[in-house]
Amino acid sequence: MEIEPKKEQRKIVHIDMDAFYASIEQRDNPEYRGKPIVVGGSPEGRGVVATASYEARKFGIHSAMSSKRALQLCPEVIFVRPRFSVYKEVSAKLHEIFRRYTDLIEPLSLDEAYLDVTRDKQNIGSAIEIARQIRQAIKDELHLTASAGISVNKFVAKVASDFKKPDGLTFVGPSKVEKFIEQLPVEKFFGVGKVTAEKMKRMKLFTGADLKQLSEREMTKHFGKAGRFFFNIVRGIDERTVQPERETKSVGAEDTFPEDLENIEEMNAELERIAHRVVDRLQKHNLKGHTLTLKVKYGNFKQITRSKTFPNPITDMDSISEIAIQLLSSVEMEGRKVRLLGITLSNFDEQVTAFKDYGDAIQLSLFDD
Ligand code: DCP
Ligand code: MG
Repeated sequence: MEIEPKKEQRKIVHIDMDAFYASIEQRDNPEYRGKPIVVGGSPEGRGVVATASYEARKFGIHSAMSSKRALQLCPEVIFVRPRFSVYKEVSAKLHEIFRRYTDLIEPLSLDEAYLDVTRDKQNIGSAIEIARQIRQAIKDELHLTASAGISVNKFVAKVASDFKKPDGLTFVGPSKVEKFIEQLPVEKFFGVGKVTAEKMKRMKLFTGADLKQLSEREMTKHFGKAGRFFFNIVRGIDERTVQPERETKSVGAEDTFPEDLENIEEMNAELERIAHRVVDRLQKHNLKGHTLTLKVKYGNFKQITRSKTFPNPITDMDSISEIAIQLLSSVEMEGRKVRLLGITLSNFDEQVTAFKDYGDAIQLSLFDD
């Protein structure tokens, strides 16, 4: 009898910064420290909150809440204007810290990433020790705090990082994984949105342990495609790999016209000419792109882009110009003059991960209601 080689146990770390935007604002503005602040929204009650400091969360304020509601909950809350360029810089530094340990880093947003440290660059070996060092470096170098979850797969690592937030570290070892999942409320399961959670509760399924009672057939019968995923995940099986982000390549061409264009026929003709140049470049580099982006700059220099992604690569001149023309027809023109048109192809075939990178997002939209 042939013996299957034993699969190597993976070591996955999930890092998530605490109250990311708000903590940066408190770090950079000492007068905000210890105070209920929110980033985004406005004291006049317009817009929504991007995030709230932990002091503000005590009042029940959270991300995506309207400013009006936040003010009702805490009239003295301080509204801070977001500084996205600063958040991006901090995120870049965070990744610099991650890269000391591994290049297998999958960012989920500016402040959150999975790291596969099954093999680490420094031969530390212990994922707990790596997470400890990362959190320490974040404190020492960025003067911020992060929470970490460590386990054998992405799902458990992510739930674990949330377990002792803020400034917490949670390790769920291989022998604890099933117990950990059994006690989880169904809302915590990857891909369970509001509607699915409601449905589960109507079926008297409240925790992982309840979900475990269902056979694979029952799971798929009630929850479709996602059912099989839930069936596996509740048994601690999540084979999704950490997908490092690749450099986004694109090939394109654009033209600024000596005189702004007003006529749609003229614009379409220009798009055909630009498409021709794009095809030349694609062929030269032997690239096949799945995403086409149209760029339009108006006479007043305002610029917009419109993109479309296709399952099959877009390679020939006719398709490129046709798609670009179609995208242009969907753009609001109303007497506006056009100063520049451009076409870009991206999401190339050899960048297989360009599609896989969105694995989580696709699965979420597939599973979420
Ligand atoms: N964000 C946003 N709008 C949302 C959610 C988040 O603009 N609806 C932004 C602001 C957050 C950042 O993304 O600071 C990170 O999102 P998280 O969900 O990780 O939330 P925080 O880092 O703010 O808090 P936590 O400590 O719960 O992770
Ligand atoms: Mg966070």
